[in-house]
Amino acid sequence: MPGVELRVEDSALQPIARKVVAGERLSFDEGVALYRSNDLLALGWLANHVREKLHGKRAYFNVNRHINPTNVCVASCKLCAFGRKPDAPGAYTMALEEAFRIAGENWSEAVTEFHIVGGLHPDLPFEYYLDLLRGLKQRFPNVHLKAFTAVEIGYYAHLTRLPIREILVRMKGAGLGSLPGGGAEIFAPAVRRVICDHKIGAYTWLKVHRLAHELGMPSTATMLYGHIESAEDRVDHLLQLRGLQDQTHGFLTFIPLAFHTANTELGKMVAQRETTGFMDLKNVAVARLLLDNFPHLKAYWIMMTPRVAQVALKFGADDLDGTVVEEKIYHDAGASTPQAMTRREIIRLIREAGLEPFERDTLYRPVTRTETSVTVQV
Ligand code: V47
Repeated sequence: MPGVELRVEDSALQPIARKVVAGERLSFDEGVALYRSNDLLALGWLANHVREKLHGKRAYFNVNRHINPTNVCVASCKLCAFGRKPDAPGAYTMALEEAFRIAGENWSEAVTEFHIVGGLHPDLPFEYYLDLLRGLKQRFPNVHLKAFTAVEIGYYAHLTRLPIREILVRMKGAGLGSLPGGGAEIFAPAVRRVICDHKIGAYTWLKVHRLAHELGMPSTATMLYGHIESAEDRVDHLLQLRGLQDQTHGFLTFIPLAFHTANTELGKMVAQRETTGFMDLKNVAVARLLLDNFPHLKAYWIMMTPRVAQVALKFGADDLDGTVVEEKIYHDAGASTPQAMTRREIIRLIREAGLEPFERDTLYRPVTRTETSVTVQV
C-alpha cells in the first residue's frame, strides 16, 4: 500500500486494510472477518489509524460521578449481578435527599456529569425520577445529567402508559441532558432471550435512542460481549447501531462492555471466566473499524482495568471515561478494579501513551480548570 507501512500477517485482512485506509465503509462479512482474525497488531494498527485521523493526539476523559438510585429490579436478567428483588438482602432505594447528598459527596474535584442508572423498581412513581432530575439540577446547575438507559425509559412508559416520546419530553423538561448507552447488550433476539429476556428488545432500544436524538438529546451506545454471543451477533449489533447513526447522528460514543461473570446466572452458563486482554482489545479495534460514523470510542477503565484501557488508546479508543467515584454494576459482578480514579491518574495514563489529555464535558466540549473554577467552553 503506497505511503502506509502496515504488516498484515492475516491475508484475509489485506483487502479490508486497503478499504480502511481509503476511508471506505466495511460490510457485514468484513466485520466477521475482522473478528475471526487473530492478527491483533494489524487490527490495532488499522483502528489506531482511524482514531488518529479523527482525533490526532487527543485522548478524552471527563470528571464524572455515577449514581445508582436503586438496585431493586423486576427483571431477572441472567447477565446481571446488580439487580435485587424488593425484599432480597442488599436491596436498596435511595430517598431523594440521600441521592442529593451522595451526589455532592467526595467532591474533591468538581464533576461535570452525573451518570445515573438503576433497576426497574415496581413501586417508585415516575415523579420520583423527575424529582431526582429537578433536585439535582437545582443543587448542581452546571452538572450535565446523563441518566436512565433505554430499558428504564421503556419501563417508565410501560408503568405510566405514556408514550416513550412523552416520557423523554418530561424528563428533558426536568433537566435530563442525554441518555447513557446501557441495556443494549446484544441485539440478536436468540441471545437476548437467554441473557436478558425481561428487557426491551432491539427495536425498542433503538426507538428510545432515535426519539431522544430527535428531541435534541444525544446518547451513547454499548455492546456486552464475552458470553454466548457469536462474531456474527456482534457485527449485527454494531451495524444496527451504525444504521441508526446514519439517520440521526445522535450517538456520541460507543462503549464495548466485557461481561463479568461473578454472581450472575449467565456466568454459570459460559465456559470461560472473564474476557481476556486480547479479546478486549480486539473488540475495541473492530468496533472502531465498523462504526465509521461514531465520533468517539470509549475504553471504560472500570470494566477493562486501567492497564488494558490505557493500551486500548492505541487500538482505536480515544476516551477513558471518567473519575466515576462509586461503581456498583461491575463491582457486584466481581470487578477487581478500583471504584474511582483521580484526574491526575487518568492524565498520567494518557500522557504515558504518548497522547494529549483533553478534559471534556458530556458533549465533548473542552473543560478548563483553575484552582477556583471549572469552565466549559460552549
Ligand atoms: O447495561 C450489567 C452491563 C451496563 C454486567 O453510556 C454488565 O457512557 C458486564 O452501560 N458484566 C451498564 N457488564 C453500564 C453502562 C455504561 C458504562 C459506562 C459508560 C456508559 C456510557 C455506559 O453494564 C448494563 C449492562 O450492559 N452489565 N451486568 C456484568 N455482569
